[in-house]
Amino acid sequence: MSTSAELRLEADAARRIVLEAALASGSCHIGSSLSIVDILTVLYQRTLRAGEGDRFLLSKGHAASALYAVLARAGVLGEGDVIAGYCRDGGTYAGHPERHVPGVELTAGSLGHGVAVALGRALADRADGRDARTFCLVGDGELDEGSVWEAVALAGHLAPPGLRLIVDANGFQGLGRVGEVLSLEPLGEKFRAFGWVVSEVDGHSHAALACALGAPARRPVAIVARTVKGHGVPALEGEFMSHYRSFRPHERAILFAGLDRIEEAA
Ligand SMILES: Cc1ncc(C[n+]2csc(CCOP(=O)(O)OP(=O)(O)O)c2C)c(N)n1
Ligand SMILES: [Mg+2]
Repeated sequence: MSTSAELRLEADAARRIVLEAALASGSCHIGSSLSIVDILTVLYQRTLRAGEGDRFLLSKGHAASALYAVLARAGVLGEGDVIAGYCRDGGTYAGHPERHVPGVELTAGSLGHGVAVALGRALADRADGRDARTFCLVGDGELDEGSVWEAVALAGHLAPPGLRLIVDANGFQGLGRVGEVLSLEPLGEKFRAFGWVVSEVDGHSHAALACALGAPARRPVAIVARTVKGHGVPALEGEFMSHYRSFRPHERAILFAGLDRIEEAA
């Protein structure tokens, strides 16, 4: 099987876990998780070199189900456990990630903290002579937090070579379009002005993501990934309500319509 076909199957399998977990728990944030499944699939299946200390920090913690899903596909968590234990009273996998869970590097949920933590990890690697990379993913609405830009400025100045920031630029935040609430475009130029190397990619193209995430660099890199919130579920794609809408078991067909069509066509 070709590499691209493998990644496509992996991403679809992870999307199914996200949807099953959302359905089982009746929880929201489905669109936020679906916009990063392709990014995390490429990261975990192709980019991260666990043996060399590479790590991933999910700063937009409300998309925890995507992280659990790719960790399950990578064999770190159990798929059935994730579906049964996500965002439930007494469940093992909270709606926002917690560090005691295997594979979870950052307790998150309060937006705006991941970049500073990632910067600290990257600086520690440099100080200790480790060649590890620290990947951190933030939402485009999360960029409204001032703490993100404090860390971005300091990172550009101190320039640890292993820092990689991925912006999930899906164009929506909790209560509106990013461009209407607070436009920070052109994002690439802003990161460049702070001394970062920048690449902009289609956040659903596995080939483009593999190239951007794996590119060698000797200073911090910002990867602006243009994505669709709710990707893979037509009822959610680009919809404002993809943030808060939740589904009940009798709505299963709506949630799975896009994925089932992809499978029939393959
Ligand atoms: C400090 C803080 N303020 C508000 C929230 C509530 N909140 C959760 S998700 C969200 C929207 C985030 O938008 P974005 O970063 O674009 O993520 P997306 O859902 O689009 O992936 C908000 C405001 C929060 N989690 N933390
Ligand atoms: Mg967003």
